[in-house]
Amino acid sequence: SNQIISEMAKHEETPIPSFSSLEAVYGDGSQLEEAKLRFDHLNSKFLQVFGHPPDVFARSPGRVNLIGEHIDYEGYSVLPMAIRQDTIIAIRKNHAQKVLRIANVNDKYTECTYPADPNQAIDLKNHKWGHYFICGYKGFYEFAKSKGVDMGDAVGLDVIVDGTVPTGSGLSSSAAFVCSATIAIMAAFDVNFPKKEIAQLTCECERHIGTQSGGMDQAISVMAKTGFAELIDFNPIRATDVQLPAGGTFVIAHSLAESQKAVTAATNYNNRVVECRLASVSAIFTDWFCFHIPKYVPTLSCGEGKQSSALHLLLGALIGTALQVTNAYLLNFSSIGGIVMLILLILEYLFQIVLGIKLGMKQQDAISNVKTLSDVEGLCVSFANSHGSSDPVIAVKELLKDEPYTTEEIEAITGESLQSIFENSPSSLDVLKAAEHFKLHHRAAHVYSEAKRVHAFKDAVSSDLSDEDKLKKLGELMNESHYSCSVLYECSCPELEELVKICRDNDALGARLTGAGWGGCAVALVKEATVPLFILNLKEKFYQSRIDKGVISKNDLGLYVFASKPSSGAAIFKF
Ligand code: NG1
Ligand code: MG
Repeated sequence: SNQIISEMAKHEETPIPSFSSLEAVYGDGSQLEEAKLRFDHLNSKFLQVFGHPPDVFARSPGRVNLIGEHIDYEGYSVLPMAIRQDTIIAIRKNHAQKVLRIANVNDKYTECTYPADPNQAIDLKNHKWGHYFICGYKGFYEFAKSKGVDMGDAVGLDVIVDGTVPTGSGLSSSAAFVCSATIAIMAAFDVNFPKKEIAQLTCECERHIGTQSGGMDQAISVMAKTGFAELIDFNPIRATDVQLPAGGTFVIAHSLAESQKAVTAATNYNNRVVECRLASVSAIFTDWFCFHIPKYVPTLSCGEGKQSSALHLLLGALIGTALQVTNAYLLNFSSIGGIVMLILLILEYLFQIVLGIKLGMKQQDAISNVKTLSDVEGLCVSFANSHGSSDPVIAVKELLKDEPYTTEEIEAITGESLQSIFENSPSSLDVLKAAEHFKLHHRAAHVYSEAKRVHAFKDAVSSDLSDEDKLKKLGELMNESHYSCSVLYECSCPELEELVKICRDNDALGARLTGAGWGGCAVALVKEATVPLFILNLKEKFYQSRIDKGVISKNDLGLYVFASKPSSGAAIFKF
């Protein structure tokens, strides 16, 4: 039938599935064989390192984002799919030792030990791979406590990790690790929760590492389903299955530029999060907003000197009261009329003082209530509904000036110092320290247009178009998304530009960077029948020169360029 978006059970409400065999997750083909080897190896390595077999295993996959880049943290829906590469964790409670011992099957990652203390601070200045496990550990304890689970005294944990998601590649190795860690710990304590709660929890977990993660990666890693991409909504988290049109395949190709997000956060990822926040607070203090939505920013506080007008009003009222009292006294203080007039004036000014305080508070409220560009759109939409006005999102883009803003300019608009807006967020303060200026207009323009493209993508998938026309449309949207990421959001890099161009020159229907960018992978939509030729062309035109220069070895090519089908989400294994 033409039913493309399937109306399956709301899987975000169900707990993480638990299996006693690998087939349910890894199918029955070559992937199963590979998985068997990995689980066997994990088991024997566990025995060898810790002297016991593990209690339980958890796995969580990486993902490729098809469209909707850098908008999850602004509250907008995104459309990723899980890939087959995943992180598997073997775990066992260790009552004898109060430490967390975290080993890896890959010798490149040396064993990390941490105290078995859920309140420990993560040493962000000294980045270690094991920190991602501690993110899950801290987050899970906090969450379990809030759920009334009796966690007893902290116990030690023995852990071995096996990850196949390439790191720093925009395929979310970090979320695969954080999610599998959190779920493994959860399984070791023999509890389980609805997927949407785990998606929310793991998103918050990953913020312990210092990136202001939006939640897409954890949500898809936890909620993915074999054969479907997912439209992920936030607040609350929800996943809707999206069946991709037949005849198309997504090919993932690494630009070979590694993006070290945990290290470059202040100038890249977190910088954009902060810019979006500044774009939304600045937008609500533009004249358009003040004029149209006085509920949030009072009309009185607009126009000339709007930033401090609440304060001015207050001062004015105080001075006015004093003047009037003097006036009344000098004029006619002894007559009844004079006294009545005096009382009325005092009442009036008292009223203004109260009003002034209230207005001042509203201004503060506006800053603390409007956190994201989708909050701003929400205000616009509710205004447009009651007033039938033109597209306010366009107004926001028009009202934010094209040129970059300086700190001083933004402070003049909002009447609030940036330091105080971000006082509770150390990683944002790092951004302020590193930034020279803020490109509010460009960032907002990207976010609003990208959010629309996600819905256009989903609409095309479920439209009456032929599969071929659908694929064409999806490809166009991917190309537009890349342009916006590259030019407006500036999260591309020369290697990604070169790779995306080669993809398009070799008949991709569309190609774009995927994930945070600044390196990592591109994803291309390719006609299924031409995939082998397409990959061959990429090898020749992008990778060969890098093989010749020794950047990668020819044997590893399969790790850097591969076709991917939508794979399944997180799971627990007890054998
Ligand atoms: P990567 O860097 O690809 O794992 C990051 C964020 C996402 C999302 C994308 C950009 C984390 C864990 N992930 O993904 O939430 O904002 O960038 O769309 O920070
Ligand atoms: Mg990541």
